[in-house]
Amino acid sequence: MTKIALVTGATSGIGYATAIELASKGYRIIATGRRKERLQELKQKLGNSQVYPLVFDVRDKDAVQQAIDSLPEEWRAVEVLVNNAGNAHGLSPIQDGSLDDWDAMIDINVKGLLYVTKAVLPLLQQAQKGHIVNIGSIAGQEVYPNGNVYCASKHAVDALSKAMRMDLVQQGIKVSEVNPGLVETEFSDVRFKGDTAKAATVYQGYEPLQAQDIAELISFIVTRPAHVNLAEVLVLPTAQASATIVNKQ
Ligand code: NDP
Ligand code: 8X3
Repeated sequence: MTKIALVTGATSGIGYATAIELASKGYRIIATGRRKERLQELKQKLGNSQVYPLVFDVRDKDAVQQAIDSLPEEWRAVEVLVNNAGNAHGLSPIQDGSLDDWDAMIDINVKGLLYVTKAVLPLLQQAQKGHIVNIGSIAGQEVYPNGNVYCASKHAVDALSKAMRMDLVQQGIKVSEVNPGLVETEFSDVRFKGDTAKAATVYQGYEPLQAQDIAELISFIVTRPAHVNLAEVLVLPTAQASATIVNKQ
């Protein structure tokens, strides 16, 4: 039977590319995000039987649970959960940070990941095997100037990934964490609140990773044999040596 993967944040960037890549490997995809029209486009692109769109905001725990509860029987045997939805909001010294930005990053990147995991876990347990792939970041391994709360949120993803692996090992559920460096997506547009010129400078002067690079890595991770778990992967552009050291020409 075709395996089912639920990918959060499938409306753009890493999540969108992952949905397409996993579909190409034969997975049926439950694709989630807030932008309904983009999920519909994905469904049109991949085919009605291949994609089940679920529109919800990961910050709303009731909406998350209702969305998962609403899945029809033929879409409930989820084997792979890719916890990808997330963003940075702002890039300011702590003394200038916006409380709304802080709330957004903690509510989406940390609490949202928890709400989705809590709602989907019974489905993974029902399938009696499962794989959770959390998208962390190099920002969860290091802290960089002005990254404060985003880095804290991704450090939390790192801690939760390790903790989930411990708590779920007895149930045979794999937990992997993918920690990318700089990937050219809508990430910086969101961080800089639609200032696309400023966002573009983040990816200039070197060759950044593309969403497809991360999608292929996620696909590799979830297609390993049953006894193999790639627990943590740090993946960087060749030009990047650390969160702050990038060889820009
Ligand atoms: P994008 O901005 O391109 O994609 C972010 C995705 O998250 C969108 O699909 C968006 O969907 C979804 N999302 C954001 N907020 C919410 C919300 N409240 N409820 C539901 N879905 C939400 O960025 P990326 O693809 O780059 O980011 C994906 C993940 O990768 C994030 O966790 C990010 O932290 C991480 N990452 C990114 C790196 C990079 O350099 N780009 C590097 C390391 C990690 P919608 O707006 O439709 O709701
Ligand atoms: C995204 C990469 O370096 O902007 O997590 O934090 S970085």
